[in-house]
Amino acid sequence: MKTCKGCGIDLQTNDPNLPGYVPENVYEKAEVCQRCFRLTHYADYTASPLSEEDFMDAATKALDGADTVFQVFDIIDFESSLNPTFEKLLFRKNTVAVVTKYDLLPEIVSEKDVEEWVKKRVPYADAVAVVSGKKGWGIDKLKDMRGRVTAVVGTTNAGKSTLIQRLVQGAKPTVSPSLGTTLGNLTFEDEKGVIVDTPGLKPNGRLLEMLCPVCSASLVPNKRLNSKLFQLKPGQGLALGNLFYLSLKSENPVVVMAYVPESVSISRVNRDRAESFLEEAGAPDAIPCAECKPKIVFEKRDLRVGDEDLVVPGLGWVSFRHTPASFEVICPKGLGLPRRSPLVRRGKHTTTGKRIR
Ligand SMILES: Nc1nc2c(ncn2[C@@H]2O[C@H](COP(=O)(O)OP(=O)(O)O)[C@@H](O)[C@H]2O)c(=O)[nH]1
Ligand SMILES: [Mg+2]
Ligand SMILES: [Zn+2]
Ligand SMILES: [Zn+2]
Repeated sequence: MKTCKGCGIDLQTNDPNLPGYVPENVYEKAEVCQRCFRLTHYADYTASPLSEEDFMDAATKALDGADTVFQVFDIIDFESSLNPTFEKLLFRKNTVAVVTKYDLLPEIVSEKDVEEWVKKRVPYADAVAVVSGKKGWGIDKLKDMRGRVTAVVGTTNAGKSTLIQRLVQGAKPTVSPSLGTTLGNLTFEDEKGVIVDTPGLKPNGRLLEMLCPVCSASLVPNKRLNSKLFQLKPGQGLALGNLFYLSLKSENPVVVMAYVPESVSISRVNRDRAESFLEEAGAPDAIPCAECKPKIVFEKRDLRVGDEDLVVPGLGWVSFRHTPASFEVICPKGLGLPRRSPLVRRGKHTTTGKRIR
């Protein structure tokens, strides 16, 4: 039995609709399955066939025999990368919190800022490494943190396979913005030791899981997050794409800074127009697309927030000043809206690179 070198699934020639398929005439020569080939060459995004249990089983297996764990955190969706159940299994392992996609943060946030912020959030980690798999930043230092056997774990799409391409020369696990690209554990070896790529873990309450593969892939950013600063008065609000809306209910004006991927618009929309705005068909490449739209059910929530970040997992986050204040939110049902201490610190808010305070 051959295994796909891109995603780790067993290759088969029987059913084109099942994972691991390769046409019979290319089986002998094939290194990767048809799905990996299409993901890589045609950006042909498909949903992952793995269940939540499959993901967890693979991650647990990878921990067996590993002396070191690289737990990968996507810095632009940090909360989705937290997993208290899985965390317990890391006890007794040398655990490095690898914070990746640092290249997407506003330039004003230093590596040190990120490191300190992360240390408080994952006190169980033995070390924190701030890197960019895409740019290759911080990789040499990370190489020195490898153990004899290192398991690379973390949420789907966090950037695990991208890191492995950097860590092991010649390793080419398939990378794509599609959720659940890696389907089985993949082992790589060099003079430093063994490193195991895993499919990852599926988070709850993330927007990416609620959308079609094309919409969810288009929310994965390629460049630094866009940010926009607003002052909101009562009844005024802002929308992120056509998926999230927030309006001020309390009396005193507040300052709001939104951070989003390049594919997501930030719009000023008054409360009386909010429902129609979220319903708007929008441009042909709008998110959600016509296929996703009917599947998304919106709900209203009342929130009281302080000077903190309100995370909209998959869309970015909004950061508040001059609070506490009360807001009404309209968002997809089931979306998690975690709060946290601000990632971009006070006095570092900028638009067009200008400090405002
Ligand atoms: N900007 C940026 N994108 C990244 C980085 N690492 C991964 N990505 C992108 O994130 C998506 C998921 O990456 P992948 O390595 O397949 O994630 P995995 O599911 O954890 O293995 C792909 O679109 C990558 O190009 C990074 O450091 N910076
Ligand atoms: Mg992967
Ligand atoms: Zn494959
Ligand atoms: Zn869609």
